[in-house]
Amino acid sequence: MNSASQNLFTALRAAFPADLDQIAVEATSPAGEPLLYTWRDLDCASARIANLLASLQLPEGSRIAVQVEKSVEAMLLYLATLRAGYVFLPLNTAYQSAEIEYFIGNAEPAVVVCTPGNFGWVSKIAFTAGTQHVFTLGDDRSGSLLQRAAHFGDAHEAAPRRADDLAAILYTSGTTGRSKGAMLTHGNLLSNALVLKDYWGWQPNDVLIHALPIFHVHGLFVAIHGALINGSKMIWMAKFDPQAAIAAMQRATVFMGVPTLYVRMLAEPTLTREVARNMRLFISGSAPLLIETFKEWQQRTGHTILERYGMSETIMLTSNPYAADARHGGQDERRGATVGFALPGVGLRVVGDDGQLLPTGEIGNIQVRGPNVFKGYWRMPEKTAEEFSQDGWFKTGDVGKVDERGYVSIVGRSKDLIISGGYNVYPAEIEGYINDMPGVAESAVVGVPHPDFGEVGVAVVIPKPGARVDGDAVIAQLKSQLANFKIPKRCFVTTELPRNTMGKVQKNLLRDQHKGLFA
Ligand code: MLC
Ligand code: AMP
Repeated sequence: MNSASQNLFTALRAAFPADLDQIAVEATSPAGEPLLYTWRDLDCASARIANLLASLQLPEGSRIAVQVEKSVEAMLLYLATLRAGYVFLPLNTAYQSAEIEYFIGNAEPAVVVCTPGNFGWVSKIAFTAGTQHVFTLGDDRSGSLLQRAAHFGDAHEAAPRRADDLAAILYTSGTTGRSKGAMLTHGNLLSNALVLKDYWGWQPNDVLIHALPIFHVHGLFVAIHGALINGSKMIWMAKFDPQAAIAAMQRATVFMGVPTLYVRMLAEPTLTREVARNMRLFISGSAPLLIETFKEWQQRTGHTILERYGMSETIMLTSNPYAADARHGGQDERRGATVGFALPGVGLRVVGDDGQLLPTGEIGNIQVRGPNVFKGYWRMPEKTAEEFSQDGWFKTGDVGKVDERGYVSIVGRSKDLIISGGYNVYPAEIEGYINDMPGVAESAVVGVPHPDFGEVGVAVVIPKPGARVDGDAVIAQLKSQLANFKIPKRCFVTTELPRNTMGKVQKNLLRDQHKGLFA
């Protein structure tokens, strides 16, 4: 391959159908009007934005930080960033000013794109951090980005990039300290997209229901790359609505969701075998899929959900088989409560706390390696080094086992992490905010089971001697500081936290105590 062909955009563009006037994306405007985009529209509009970015003469490797509502234009901005050879940095729309200030301060993006409504506070943060260009993009095609891009031509030769060059930075929180930016390369993203194209049996005539947010691995990479690299159409939903997703199944073949989406669709009486008849594949990931959900889906629709496992640092790692996997004797089925096999090219091993390889079937720490594994954390060489074993395997922080057939099961996490509706919430971050509140001596945040989100946070707060702390006030204050999905759903004020003889808070006891709260 020459260097130009390793730009991920070039590979995606090469998979567009020959007839560029076919529909590539069916979307709906915020006002409810149908919006159709042809493959030519995707090509020309991403070229205009890429030309705009190129005209800014940004230094090589510049980050383009984006916090906008989901829209097809937001996807085009992603494609344009790849095409122009810059580094895409997506930010969850739920993040508030303190969170955005940290990301922008840490990543030092050359360009920031935000919603027209947030321009005031976001641009202030960006200009203070040295960002030179702040554009706006609304979900109704409003804003300065498209206005400026309209003056540019609709052809753009993708910037040559090596497989090792950065394509995106995804921030993931840490168990201690601040968020870390996982650096993903063109090679990481392309290799994973090609493996999944094959493994999930994608066909050009597939139609994907895209109902996930596009600021994380699942919606941004797995879903968008999956459709584009197969020249497959997307039915684009700006927000997940279970009834609309079910109705779309009659015109679609592939659906990807976090478990909460499946739980919400199962609650709809319109979900039937008949409505799902045209579908080829339902994929779940980002959080554990309960075996009850897996079975209920099978009964209601006749389809077996394919569960897979991944992370921001590695994109996809394992998957249940679409078709029988010849590497395993060709007799595999999609098994509930497992995340399937290590994907082709991915090495996966289970080690004890001492780093020794464990025998088949034993529970331990999951480590991985492969062309999909990220390049490291942005400007954090020590953290990067800590997260790799001496012989170069990435420590996922997930705890699991591999059976004799090769099926991987995740049974827990060594990282103190709550996964709520597919979003990661790090208790240490929330505890830090609570501990800074007046009158608070200390706090602990734990995850408890929740019927809709799978797991949600619950806070336990200890006031300083003589101080009065109100649980609802703690929650109200957190809501003014942090993304909404991180807010604990309940807050208890009590006199002490359970500790072991070493003085460490026994979070397992707190989890046990509160596990029935939302049952
Ligand atoms: C929303 N809320 C949540 C929440 N989402 N609470 C806990 N966990 C969540 N995930 C709360 C809000 O705080 C708000 O509370 C109320 O629900 C309504 O907010 P909303 O925004 O209207 O919610 P809704 O649209 O219903 O969103 C739920 C959801 C969304 C499940 C559709 O969370 C979602 O899209 N999740 C998908 C996340 C995802 O794509 N993960 C992939 C990560 S990649 P209040 O109190 O303010 O009213 C990854 C790697 C891999 O993990 O392997 O894929
Ligand atoms: P993120 O850092 O947001 O990419 O989240 C990655 C984490 O999500 C992984 O380390 C796992 O803990 C979790 N995860 C992803 N897919 C699954 C799955 N199918 N089952 C259980 N956990 C999962």
